Amino acid sequence: MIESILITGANGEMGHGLIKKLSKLKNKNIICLDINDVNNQIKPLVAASINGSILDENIISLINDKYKITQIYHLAALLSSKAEHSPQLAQDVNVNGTLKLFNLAIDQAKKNNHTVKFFFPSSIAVYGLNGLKNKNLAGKINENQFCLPETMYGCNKLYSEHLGRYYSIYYNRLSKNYKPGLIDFRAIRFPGLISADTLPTGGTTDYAPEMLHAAASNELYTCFVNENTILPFMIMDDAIESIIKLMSTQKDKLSKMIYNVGSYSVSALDFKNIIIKYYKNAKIEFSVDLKRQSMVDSWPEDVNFNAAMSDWKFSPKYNFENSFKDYLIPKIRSQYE
Ligand code: AKB
Repeated sequence: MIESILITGANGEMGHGLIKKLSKLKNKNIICLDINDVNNQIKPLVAASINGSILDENIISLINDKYKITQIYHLAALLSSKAEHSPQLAQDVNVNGTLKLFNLAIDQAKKNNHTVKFFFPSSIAVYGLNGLKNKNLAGKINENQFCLPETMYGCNKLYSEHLGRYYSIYYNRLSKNYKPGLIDFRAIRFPGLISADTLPTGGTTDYAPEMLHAAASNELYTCFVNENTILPFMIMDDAIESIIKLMSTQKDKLSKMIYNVGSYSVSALDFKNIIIKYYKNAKIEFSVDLKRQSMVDSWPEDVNFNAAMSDWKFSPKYNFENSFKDYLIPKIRSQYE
């Protein structure tokens, strides 16, 4: 049986970028799973695309029977605003769905007698800083600080990280067949992500990409967070690059299972100003949604990603200025004009 990579949530914006990148690497058979039919651009790049839910036992067991999976990129999730509206659904998809994928990884590892590498995209939403009067005084948050999420999505992500660690090391420890290391779990806590190709759905950092895409299509954008809101961001290309780097690093070089990454920390007003540089007539207003504002207020203004830089040489290619000048604007112009 040929070795395969399974990507869940393949039709999302991270899925698209990752598939484009992974399909360029040799000898990679990509199997996609998504609740929606995979985009026509992506279909030719994958060996199989399965339409369905990660919660569907029949689909998971079909994948287990039919394929030899060596790596799983488990991207399927409800993002933070959607999760806050539907906490039960978020628990089902973001936690129970992730558990199903861990169990699939364990079954595959046992069946094929190999370790399954498991990538999990986590988030700055695992942090909770609302308790602080001046959150900017907290500085750059490292992976061990403020892990007190205040959103359902953040709770789901933090718990799934713990499950990943548990399944990698302790799963089945009371059995006489106990064998640690069936799963090699690796996670990245992403900041807000901006893609030139697609818009995210259901997130709360979405105001940044939404502002840009609205300006490109000459539409009015009403930003739902305060113009002084500062959060860490990076562009999707750098995020994809970071996944590839982390997943291809030898395990003994990794001092952690879970890493922060980032590139720049800017305010919503900084986004407006840079967008207006390129789209002079952009119509961008602010009208604060207090509930969504309280979610972003609990997230750090900046993160410390020293561990990623030293363990696996993470280094974002784009800063704030050149992410617009050299990447987002040229790509978006070719799409909209
Ligand atoms: C969201 O806004 O839900 C995501 C996240 C912070 O992980 N971008």
